[in-house]
Formats: sequence, structure tokens, C-alpha cells
Amino acid sequence: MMCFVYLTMQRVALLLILLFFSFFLSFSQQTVLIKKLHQNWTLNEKGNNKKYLATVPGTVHTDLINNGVIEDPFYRLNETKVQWIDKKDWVYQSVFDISEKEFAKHHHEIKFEGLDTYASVVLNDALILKSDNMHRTHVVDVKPYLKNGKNHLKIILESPIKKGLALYNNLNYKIPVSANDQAETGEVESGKRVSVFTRKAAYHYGWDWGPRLVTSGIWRPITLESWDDFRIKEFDIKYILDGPAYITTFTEIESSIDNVYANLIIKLDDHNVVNSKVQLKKGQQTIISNFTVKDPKLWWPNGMGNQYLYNCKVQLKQNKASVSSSQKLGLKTIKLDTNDSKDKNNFKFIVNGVPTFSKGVNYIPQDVFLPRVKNSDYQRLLTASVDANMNMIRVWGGGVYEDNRFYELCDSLGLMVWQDFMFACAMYPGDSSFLENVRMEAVDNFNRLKKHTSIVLWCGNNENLSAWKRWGWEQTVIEEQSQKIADKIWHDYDTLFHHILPKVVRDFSLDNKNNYTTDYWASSPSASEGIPESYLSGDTHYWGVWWGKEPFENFNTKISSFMSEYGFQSFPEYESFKKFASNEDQDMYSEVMKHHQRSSIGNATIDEYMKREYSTPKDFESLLYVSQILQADGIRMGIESHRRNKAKCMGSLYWQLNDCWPGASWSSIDYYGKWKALHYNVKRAFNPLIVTHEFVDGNLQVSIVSDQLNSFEGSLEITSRSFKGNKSNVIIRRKVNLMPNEAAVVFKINKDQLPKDIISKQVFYSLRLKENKNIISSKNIFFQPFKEIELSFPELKYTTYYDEKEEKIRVTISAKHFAKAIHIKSNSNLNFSDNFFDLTSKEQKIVDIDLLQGQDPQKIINSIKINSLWDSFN
Ligand code: BMA
Repeated sequence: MMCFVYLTMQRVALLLILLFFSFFLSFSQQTVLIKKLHQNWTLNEKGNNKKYLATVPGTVHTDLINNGVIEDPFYRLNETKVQWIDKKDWVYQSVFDISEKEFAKHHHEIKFEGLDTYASVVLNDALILKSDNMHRTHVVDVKPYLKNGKNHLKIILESPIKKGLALYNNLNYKIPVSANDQAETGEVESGKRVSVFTRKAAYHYGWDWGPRLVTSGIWRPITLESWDDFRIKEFDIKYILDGPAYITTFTEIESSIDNVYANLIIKLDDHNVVNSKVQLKKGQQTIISNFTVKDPKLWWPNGMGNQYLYNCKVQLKQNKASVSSSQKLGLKTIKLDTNDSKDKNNFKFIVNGVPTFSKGVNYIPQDVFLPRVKNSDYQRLLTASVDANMNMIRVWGGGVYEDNRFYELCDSLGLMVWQDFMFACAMYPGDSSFLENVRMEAVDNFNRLKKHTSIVLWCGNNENLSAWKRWGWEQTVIEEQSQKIADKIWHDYDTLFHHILPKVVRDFSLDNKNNYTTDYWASSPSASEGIPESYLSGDTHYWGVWWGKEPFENFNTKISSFMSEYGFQSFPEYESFKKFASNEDQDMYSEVMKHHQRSSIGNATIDEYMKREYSTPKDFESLLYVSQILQADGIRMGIESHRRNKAKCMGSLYWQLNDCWPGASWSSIDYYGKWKALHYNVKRAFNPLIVTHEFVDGNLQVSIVSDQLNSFEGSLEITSRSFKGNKSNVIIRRKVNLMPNEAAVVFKINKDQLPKDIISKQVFYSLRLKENKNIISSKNIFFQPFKEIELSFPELKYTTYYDEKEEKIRVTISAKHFAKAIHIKSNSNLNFSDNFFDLTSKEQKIVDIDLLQGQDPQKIINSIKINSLWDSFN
């Protein structure tokens, strides 16, 4: 009986709770409905009735792959077989249902976040939008066209090549465009480079690290937004940090009811900070609210502190209806300091008052077929960047304004974003419709991205100024066309990059005291607005190594205030090679390997540098591996030199983080996600504290560099070791101190005291920087190129162990004799905690890989193979 009463009481309580919630829900309804229109799409070539199932968001190319019409364009030479696609027009169609309840809403808008590119959008037989810019977002009021029940949506995409050709042929002068536009590969009429006429990712037309695959498609989401009486259209936050944070919010309300009171509530991390009554007016109105955070938690770049992000939410309630919007808010001050002192650093970012050395990389889109990039790809790549101790990433101007997901991760990981506008290595048209199109693109993207704490700079273009003023384009136009045409092209450049784009950045980045909060830099590289790069001011792209065939050692002397590009190529590893090529392609100069190399001087340049340092690798797999060691050691030299010279140089962004297809390139992570040897070296070289060296006039100088905000006390050990066996001889062991953020030479050895002749081939120096007993940075110094050095068979030994609890495979490695660049391979796409490291005879190294769910540890363990440089020649 007792039991029955108890149960009944429980039920009553449950009922009461349910009643309470249903009451609450009915009085607090979300009035905005958002529906993705991604279902039931078909694709056909215009004029051909054969329809294929299509994926939205997607591209024509990937739909044709999925329907078995074309083969994977990344495999071997397949890219050449699909060049016809960009000369055709394509039609996407879908039918979507609208229920009576949805239809009853008072307002309906469709948002097109990305149409690639010349699109005509037809809804139920009405043309509702024509668009010609892949980078723009369009919102269309569809209330007059929407039907209760079935709705037909059709998007016709015209060939970007045909459109581009029409614009090209219409112009009475020629616009210079770099050879990255691979018009010949695309069999475009007379090799005409039409890319600059179309507001579409430039790299789709080809680049020196990517194929030519000019896509069409619905590349970003399409959503239908339906609402009743009012909604929050925009929620914008501005602040001034001056001890406390003085925050102002701008809530843009759109209402179809008039003279009605509503409650506006703003919450910061769940605390109510504003609670006010607002009178809704028909049309649009912006409610400005102010509040103060007395003791704000700041946002810091990776390595300098936490990335605190407040959660700021606005809610508007009126009677039963409630709408809301929220935003993450990081509080920081940022300033690009470009003071004009020529003898000191004059290009540096000051974050929260602290001059900050920018350690990072240039980023290109992760795939030619952009909608294929998954959340996990963003996560993997950006996490790899902070794992390698970076704090900055440059979104390069020949790709796209990235997805929100990209910037959200940069916000939470502490990666400052240098954001280019999408212009690269070309001059551009200057007619009014082109300029207005670009202006709107800038407005769309600036406003979409301004809420992201991570963005620290907007830059007008990549290398357009260099091309015009330094690569000789201006002169060629004067000679081949006329001075008048050269003046016109420069005038258009000036209009776009010195007036239109900076005005957008200024207009939309004013704080509540009318100060600009976002910096604009007209071109990378440049000394200042309209003035080409110089090593005395501004940022530079140093390509003497690679394009100029200069020795890697030149990194030690070619130093500017900010090195925003420099790099060297390598091949992807053998496991990756096997994914895009076949056995018969195992030659650096095979058709397939040449095809997957798009730099005009590519494989021969890798070859030339390799011969300077190494003997000929014994086979193709070794060649791929040695190319990575070559790249890794070369770029490490660059990074360390920039950091050693931090009194002069405050930024080092190497070219490039990632790939958009598989092939030879400057990347440190290959298309399949494998870290090349370079990425491990970047991690070492960007460590907050490093020990580093250089030879100055033959004398050895050892330095330590700190990016720490507190001083450092530790010890330095330099030991001479033999390649064979374990003979060693301590050269120095001493205490070292560094002030915060300092770089200093701590030890010098005169060239007369360094190993010479035969000895220099038998010994190396090992540098160790220790804090307490822990090694925090180490480096080996070799006195001869490896082709001269007498390496011994290292007799590597390893054991493996699977840690079930931590889901890690642990590999313990040791060597009998010195081993250079030990590479642990497995046939999984996972990366090891360390790789491509040197091991001396007495050391033991433990590395591990974190398994993903469902991965069979035994399979991976069985596939593990270990080799080192020695194996490439023996
Ligand atoms: C830089 C970039 C890219 C190019 C790279 C390698 O200058 O801006 O245009 O891919 O060089 O050549």
C-alpha cells in the first residue's frame, strides 16, 4: 500500500513538472524557423536531360565522381580528362516541402551562403537571384514566391570559362595575370588567362602547388528562414579595454509589429548584464546597450596565456514569443605597429600591450573541392598548428574567405589570423560593376568575420604590388601596350587596394569611441602602401632560397621586420604517394610525378639542392624521404634565424601549411594529413625556448631565444660526439639566463677550434638547453654535408606496447650508433608524438600515437617500420 502511494506521488510530481514545462514552452516560443534546403537535389548538364543525384553543398566535379561519370581527378593524370567540365553550364534542381505551419509564418527568406559562381536562381518559375561572385552571401525575400506544399528550386550555373572569355574579349587592353592560371592545361581559347574577371577562388584555375579544376556548384549552405512578428537580424559587440572592459552591444531588430513593448535581456556567461524594455517599431531598429566588465579575463594568443571567450547572449521576449542570438566574445587589444624607424623592427603586432613575435604559417584551402572539407579536417589542421607552437596563420589571398568553423577554432586555440582579401598574383579589372561587386564581397566577409577575436589583420592582396613594381609587369605593359594602359591598370589597383578595401575595414571596425579596431595592410609583401617590399620596413616574402637557388644559409642574413613568406618544397611520403599514383610512377621525372608538381622549376630544384647535401638516394621511397629531411632542415634554419634576430624581426610565417591535392609542394602537412619531417622541425623551432646556432665567418655562435613573458634560468651543454659508438666530450656546460622575450648569443667558438678535415666527418656537436634536469631544446650541428659524413649502420631497435587505458601505442627506440632523422612509419593516417628525430647511441626515445575509436592497435603495430637517413644510401 505504502509503495502504491509513493508511486502515485511520484507520478503526480512528474505530471506537474511536465505541465509546468509545457506551459512554459507555450509561453516562450522561438518564432524563427531555420530549415536547410539540402535534400533531393539533381544535377544535369544544361541542354542534356540526363539527371544525376547531387549533393548540396557540393560541386559539379564531386557529383560527377559520385555518379561514376568521371574518375578521381587527383589520381595520376586524370585531371587532364576532366577539363571539359568548366566549359559547360550546369543545372541543379530540387523540390522541398513547406508544411502549413511553416507556410503560415509571416516572413520567408532564403540565404545562399555560397554559389559558385555565375548563378541564376529560380524558385517556382520566378527568377529570384542572379549572382556572379562565389565569395558573396545573398539573402532573398521569397515570401511572394513560396508555396504551401511542394516548391521547386532551380539553380543554373553558367560556365566560368565562357563568361570569363566574354569579359576578356570585351576589354580593349590586356590585364597581366601570373602563370599560376594554367589556361593552357585547361585548353582555354589561345591560352587566355581569364581568372581575374571572375570573383572565384583563384587557385581553382591552377597554382604552383595545385591542379586546374575550375569548379561550379552550390558550395555553401542554403537555408530558409521563416519568422513571424520580429527577429534579431544582427547582434554586434564592440568594446574598449581600459582596465575594465566597456562593452556596447548593437541589437538590430526587424519587426512587422508596431508600438509594442518587449524585454531585451543580455547575458554574459549566464549572468544578466542588461534587462531593458524596448518599444518595437515596424521596420528595422538598432538597440544599443552598454555594460561594463570590471575585471575582464583577456584573450591571448597560443603560448601567452588563456584564450578566454565569454558567451554573450541577447534575448528579445514579447508575450509568448522569444528570439535570441549569441556570440563568443574574446577581449583583447591588438595593434599592428608600423612605426617608420628603419633601423629597428617596424612591423609587429602588439597584443594586450605586449610586442608579440608571430610564429606561424601560410594557409591555403584544404581541397580543390571545398565542400569536402569536414569539421574534423579543420580540427586536425589547426590543432597541428598549435601543437607546433604557432600563434599565427595567414589565410592567403588566392583561396577563399574561410568557413566560420575555421575562425571559431582559431579563436579557441589562440591562433591569430592574418586575413588576406581574395586577390593574388595578378592585376584586376577596374570597371564600376567589378569594383562594386568586390566592395560588396568585402562588406559581406568583413561583417561575417569581425566577431572573431582571432582576426588581427586584413591585407589587400598577395604579391600584386610585387608583380607590378618588381617582377617587371608595369614595364612590360608600357612596352607591349602603352603608358596610358599601364596608368589605367595602376589607377584601378590604387582604387581597389588603397581606397575601397581599407574603407570597408575602417567603416565597419569603429569602436564606440570612433577608433578603428582593425588594421589594414594593402599588400603582402610591401614596405608601405604602394611601396614595394624592402628589407628595411614592412613585410617581405623571401624566395632567394628556392626560386633564386640560394643556399639555405642565406636565411641567416636575409632578414626583414616580418618574414611573411619563405619556403622550400618536398614530396609527400611513400604511403601518401601510393594513394595518388601507381608502381610504375616511381621516378621523380615520371609523367605522374611531373604532373603532381606545378612549380615551373619544381623537381629539378629539389634535385639540385639535394645534390648539394646528399648522395643519390638508393631508391624512390628514400628519395621522397630525403626530400623531406632537406626541406625540414632548411626551413628550420630560416625559422631559427628569424627568431634569433627578434630585435629586428618580429614574425616568421613559412610557406605553406597544407595541400589542396596530393603532390610535391612547400607544405609541412600533406594532403592526407601526414606530418612531413618539416612539421616536426617547425614544432622544435617554434618552441617557446630554443637553442640555436649559426656560423658567422666560419666561427660558431650559439644562441638561445625565449618568447616567454618571464625570465629564464637554465643550463647549456655542448658536447662533441662521434657518429660511430658513443665517444663524447663535453665542450661546455654552463648556466644561462635570459630576460623575458630575449634572444642572445651565449657562446662562441672560434673557427680554429672547430673540428677540421677527417675529424669533421666523424664528429658532430650536440646542443642541449636544460631547465633543471629537463632538456627543453636540443639541436645537432654537423660540419660537413651528409654526402661527406661517415655514418655507421645505426642498428635501430624498438619495442611496441599498447596502452589500453589511454588508447595509445607506445614505441621505444634506441640506436647503437648515431641515427639521423629516424622515421617511424605505419600504414595509418595518424601522426606520432615525435618523428624524424636524431638519436645518439646512449639515448632512448619513446613516442606514441593516439588511436581513433575503432582502430585496431595490432594492425597498426604490425605495420610499423623504422628507418633513418643511413637506410637511404645503404
Ligand atoms: C608565394 C605565394 C604563392 C606561391 C608561393 C610559392 O609567393 O604567394 O603565390 O604559391 O609563393 O611559389
